[in-house]
Amino acid sequence: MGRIGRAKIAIIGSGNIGGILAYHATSRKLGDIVLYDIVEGRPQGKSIDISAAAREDEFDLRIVGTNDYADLKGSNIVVITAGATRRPGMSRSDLVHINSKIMKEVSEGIKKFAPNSYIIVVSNPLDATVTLCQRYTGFPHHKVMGMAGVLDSARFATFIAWELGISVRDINATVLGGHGDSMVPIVRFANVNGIPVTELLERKYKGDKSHAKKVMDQLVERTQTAGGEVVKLLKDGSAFFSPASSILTMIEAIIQDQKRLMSASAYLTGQFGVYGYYVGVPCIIGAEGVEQIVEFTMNEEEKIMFDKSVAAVQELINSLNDPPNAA
Ligand code: TXD
Repeated sequence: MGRIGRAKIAIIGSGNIGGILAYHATSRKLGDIVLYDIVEGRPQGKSIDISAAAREDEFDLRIVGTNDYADLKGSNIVVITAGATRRPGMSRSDLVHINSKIMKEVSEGIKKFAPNSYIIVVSNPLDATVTLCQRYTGFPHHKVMGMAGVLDSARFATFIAWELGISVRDINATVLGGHGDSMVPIVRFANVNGIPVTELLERKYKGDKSHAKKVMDQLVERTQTAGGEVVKLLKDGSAFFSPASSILTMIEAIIQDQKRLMSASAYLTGQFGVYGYYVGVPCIIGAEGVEQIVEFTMNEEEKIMFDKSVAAVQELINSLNDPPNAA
């Protein structure tokens, strides 16, 4: 009888996000972990540290730290968190030249040693890095996706929860478009177990619709700039706890074939009027990766915002000096 295997998850980039992700992936018992980094010692040190949490956290998984892509062999899922982070005053796009070079090297390593894997790209600027990763690996589009929408939607939900004084777990919020300051929180869809947030705000402000709208506009703006808000406070890096949690949501959806609907950067072939670009859209994520892109009719305001956000992604990708040919 064949051996019953368990999932193998490779994490490229063992910095803030990579380390927390490896820890939570093991404590949630998702699979064996390979932590890779270009810096010698960092992945090895973190893997020993996480391994020593296993007894108290009650998991029996293997965590390997490495500087060798050969250790990726047999990985089912590869998460790319390698690269530079923003400093105060920088936009995500400012990272494009440094992180696009890293993406080439990383993609070649994955292609060589984990040719059958599913890839979740995290490094910024997200929609550009995921585009490059797919082009450099040549993997099918549904197997290469970007994590940003889960996090942006979680941030929107968090700010709504704080405003309403309600548990964030009961809040549904959706953010689409590119992962930049022009991302598109869909106000019309924000609800608390089905009750529209706009209505709850109007009730909270005793029917003062214009004040309620002003408050919602502020929640939207805070969502759009939430990454920068954290960068400004930390000064030497960007958010890492919540990105790691959002990546875990995507990994679990793939490993457990959950077919959950979530925002992810996926390759569009005409959906929402976009051809040949990766942008954040509602996706069904399951064992086949991005199994379906779920379209809906945007209203005029949403469409204008979405098109503007897509244009920013297109401009960035078209500005790359040496983009490999589109597959
Ligand atoms: O929503 C999202 N997608 C994001 C993305 C939310 C927050 C942060 N996001 C981006 O993730 C951020 O802008 C960065 O581009 C990545 C990683 O963020 P993290 O906070 O983990 O950065 P660190 O702590 O600086 O870690 C990066 C690691 C570090 O250990 C480097 O040595 C390593 O990447 N690195 C490399 N690894 C492998 N190969 C190469 N070439 C390489 N270069 C750097």
